[in-house]
Amino acid sequence: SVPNKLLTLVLIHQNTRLLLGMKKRGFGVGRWSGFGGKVQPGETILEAAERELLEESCVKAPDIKHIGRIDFEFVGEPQIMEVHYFKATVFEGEPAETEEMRPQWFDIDSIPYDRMWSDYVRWFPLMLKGSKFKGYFKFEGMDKYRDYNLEELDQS
Ligand code: 6U4
Ligand code: NA
Ligand code: NA
Repeated sequence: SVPNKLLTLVLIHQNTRLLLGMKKRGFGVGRWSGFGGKVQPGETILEAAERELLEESCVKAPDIKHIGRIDFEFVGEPQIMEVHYFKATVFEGEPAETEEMRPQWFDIDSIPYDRMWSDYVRWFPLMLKGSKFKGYFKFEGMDKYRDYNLEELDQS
């Protein structure tokens, strides 16, 4: 069997606001998302999360915490995408646009779910209330998932 593809995703959440980035190229282009990417050989998942956050948003987050994991299957593709989620409440530097992402603050009452991956509406509320989570989604194409499960773990 094929080893999972390891990916990271970082959310910066401060009280009633949340930083998202508009993906400008590649996988997920045109969607608002957290900041992240592929874990590279020789780095830990946490190191990858910190590196991708800096590369894509220009900020550093000293209190980054692992909050979840979701495995994504795409029908017809043998490789599972294993995404590790992290949350930070403080950051250093100023969010700035990069080649890959355009950052923007959103009020937590106006998250643009209609312009995000369709699984976001499921796990985002858990992230916002401070829970940890573990899940699985089976996508058919880029827009719809066929099956999923999502488990809320302890408060983080
Ligand atoms: P390049 O373009 O090689 O620099 P890289 O930044 O390493 O790529 P990228 O952008 O392909 O990786 O990573 C995809 C990002 O999108 C990861 O952070 C995971 C995230 N992602 C993709 N689909 C997702 C989904 N359905 N739900 C989710 N995160 C998703 O929560
Ligand atoms: Na990325
Ligand atoms: Na990247």
